[in-house]
Amino acid sequence: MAEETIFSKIIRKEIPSDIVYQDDKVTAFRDISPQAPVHILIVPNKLIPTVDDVTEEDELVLGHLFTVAAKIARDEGIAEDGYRLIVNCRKHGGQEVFHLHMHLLGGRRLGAMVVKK
Ligand code: DGP
Repeated sequence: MAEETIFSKIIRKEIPSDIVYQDDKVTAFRDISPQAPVHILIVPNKLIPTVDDVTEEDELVLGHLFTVAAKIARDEGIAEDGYRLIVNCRKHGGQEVFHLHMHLLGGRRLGAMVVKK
């Protein structure tokens, strides 16, 4: 059984966060350290630690992340100009919280896809 992260507590509303959308499959809330005018995390309610832990039975909820992302982008007024969706996986992907999540970033022109190091 994977270990819970702070996101499970946010989903259960045990700690405060700025939740913009929630249903039986996913929860979306504003990132605590926004990297763009709109920076929202969309998270499966079920704990899936990383993309590497995804199974076929997760396909419905993972597809739903995109439907919800598109809806939130429209609600936030950034759909027409466009936005970026990012899912980081483990160390090289820069994943910090091991509860799979999609970043929705927009509200300004975003930079390069990957920063050269
Ligand atoms: P990642 O690097 O892909 O694992 O992104 C994790 C994001 O989660 C990071 O942008 C900051 C955000 N974050 C971490 N802890 C909290 C929290 O307690 N509340 C909120 N709203 N966001 C958090």
